[in-house]
Amino acid sequence: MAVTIPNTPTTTARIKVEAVGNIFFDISNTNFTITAGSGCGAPSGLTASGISTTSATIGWTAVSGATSYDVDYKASTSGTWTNAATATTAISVGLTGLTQGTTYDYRVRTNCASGSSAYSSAQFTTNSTVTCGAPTGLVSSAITSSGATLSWTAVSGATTYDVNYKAASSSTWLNLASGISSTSVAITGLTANTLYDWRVRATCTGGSGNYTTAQFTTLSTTCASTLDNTTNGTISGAATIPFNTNVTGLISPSADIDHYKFVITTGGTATVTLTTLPFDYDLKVLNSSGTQLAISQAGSTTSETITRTYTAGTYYAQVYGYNGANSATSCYTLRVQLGTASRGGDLINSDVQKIDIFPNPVNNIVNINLTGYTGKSDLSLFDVNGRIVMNRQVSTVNTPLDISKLPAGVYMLRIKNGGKDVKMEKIIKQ
Ligand SMILES: [Ca+2]
Ligand SMILES: [Ca+2]
Repeated sequence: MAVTIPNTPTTTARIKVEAVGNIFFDISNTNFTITAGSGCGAPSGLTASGISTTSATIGWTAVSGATSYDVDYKASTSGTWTNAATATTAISVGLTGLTQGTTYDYRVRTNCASGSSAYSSAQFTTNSTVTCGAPTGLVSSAITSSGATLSWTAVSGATTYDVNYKAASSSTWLNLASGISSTSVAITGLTANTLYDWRVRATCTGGSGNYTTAQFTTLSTTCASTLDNTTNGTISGAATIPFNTNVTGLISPSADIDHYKFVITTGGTATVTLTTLPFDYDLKVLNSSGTQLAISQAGSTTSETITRTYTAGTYYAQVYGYNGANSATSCYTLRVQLGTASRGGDLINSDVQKIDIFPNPVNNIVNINLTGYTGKSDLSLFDVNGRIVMNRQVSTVNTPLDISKLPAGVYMLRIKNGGKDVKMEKIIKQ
């Protein structure tokens, strides 16, 4: 009969022969040697690669002395192994026909001349075809002249996000962050006063979803509007400015002269004001060929105002520093306010003396412009009961009168010049 010797190396092995249930036995009286057998090791280095939604490849490290391998697999929730390969001499097996988004167990054992090893086992999960939704709730916050914080609402099932950005004028997206798990990211190093696009997409186990795009504009590092451009030193480079809108600009350096174009389509009155002056700046109105039509040159930081009647045509407002006045940080405010057409009834005494009161009705500031008058003027405002609610003595011919604190209603404005009444006007405060 054949006897299988255990794989236990020794130089003092002996054989004992004994009958079953019998107390008599015999032992050989000569030692013999058992040398180490080759054994049959279980496979190691199990890997699952090339995982798709329905397939994967199982691999393992070759075992010394192996003649072949057996491979089984099953869904981890199943109790039944499916045979993938029996006695294969390869060290990898492809699995197909799998279910997407499912965790599988697999096991491999070694077959040797002496028999089979124990199984080694591991797991893998197939990919899911479920892709991410597009992010929502995009917010650009903490915007500065050079950066911002970008955030969005978490996408269900998302593991990571990719964020791109670009200047809106560019067609090339730049990578800001990829594979981040956070739902916000800071962006820095941007150009001031520039419109930027940014987009974010989510990545889930099944792949990436669609991008969602948003925009923001970095803050300006200067108080000056873009209308105070690099070419407005002459009328030919002047930008056209909107009416009834504050336009900010800088006189810097000292030789800086700014021009702004405005086009009157229907003749009538308009007032150009120059306010928030850091130093003594002056104001001119030029015609389409650059010839001066009017000038306002009050002293110090007093605001400048030019009110006149315009025929339809192109005009320019010119702003400049008196005697080299300039500021690189503090902006002036220019405004072209359209009035109404000149009314003959406004004219007092002669064609050259004229009083313009506008706007009327008024919310906050009523402008009182005395053309052709000299010296001090007294402005008195009466309520409907005839009580004086405001009184000003002014030395300039153009006066902005702030009545924003007065209650709404009807008032009478009396203007005296040189001690004589020159105008009574009903003012409606809104
Ligand atoms: Ca300028
Ligand atoms: Ca001035």
